Amino acid sequence: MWWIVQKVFKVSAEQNVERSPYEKEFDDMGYVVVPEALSADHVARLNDVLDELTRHDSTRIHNVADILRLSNEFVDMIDLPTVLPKIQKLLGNNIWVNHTHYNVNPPQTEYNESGSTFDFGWHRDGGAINEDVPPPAPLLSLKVGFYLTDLSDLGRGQTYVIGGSHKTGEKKPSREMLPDTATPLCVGPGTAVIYDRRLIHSIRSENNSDITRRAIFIQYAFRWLAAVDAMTVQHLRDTCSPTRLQLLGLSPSYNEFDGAAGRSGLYYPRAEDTPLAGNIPSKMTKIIDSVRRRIKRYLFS
Ligand SMILES: O=C(O)CCC(=O)C(=O)O
Repeated sequence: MWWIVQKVFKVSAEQNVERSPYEKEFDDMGYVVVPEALSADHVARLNDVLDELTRHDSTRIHNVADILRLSNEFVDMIDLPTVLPKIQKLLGNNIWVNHTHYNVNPPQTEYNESGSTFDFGWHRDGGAINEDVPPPAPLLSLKVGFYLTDLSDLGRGQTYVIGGSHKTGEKKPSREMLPDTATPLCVGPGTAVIYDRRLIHSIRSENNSDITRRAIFIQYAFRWLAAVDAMTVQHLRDTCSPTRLQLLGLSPSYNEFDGAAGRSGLYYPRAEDTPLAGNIPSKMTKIIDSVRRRIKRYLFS
């Protein structure tokens, strides 16, 4: 009997299991560090790509969006086995990549459009979401920062975070302030940091070293949340795995079954809309899915 309930409602014993340490850390702090998310080879190739892209002006800060059009090395970051399963645990399977950017910060201790003090650009991710859905607000998206530089010594342009601020809804510090509650993320090259959208963090910090700090950001959101940048990925359509098609937003579909007929699979996903959840569904999975829908409709309508 329990087996039938499990199959029909997709109830799993896992739902009651203790959260893993990284889920707990993420919930408590609003970010979690994943060391060695990228191999040393991948870090080296990404550094080469960024060197090439910023060569024309290597003395200023670069913050460039929509980067999947620029190199397949960036595309290869969207489904890393070291990171993606963690994102799935935190957000679920109905997700896509709705924003990417790279931030390259050469040595620089003054940054302010109007004065000499340093502007840390404290912010929560999501732009207008923060006005439209003010705190307490749901998570909605996560951003992963991949750091390509050795940031173990302070003063190398680390990202600063205000741990716990994803829950408190507190006000952002003024732009030039570095409050005691802010922590610099002194991570090694190849480390990923998964950020809760609502966490207050800096957009830059002082780099008084002689190295250029490089980081790449990939944002995952529910499939029904619009793209933040142009997401120029059409050229990848013919060469992608089903999982990548989902993550790149290249496989939207419309439902045919009665309750949601004509409605987008972004909002009413069927098993085949989210191959991320497993492999492309077998015929049997489709039948189980359809029976499950019918029983649910019968019970709850
Ligand atoms: O580069 C960093 O340290 C953080 C960048 C960031 O938060 C942003 O560009 O939104």
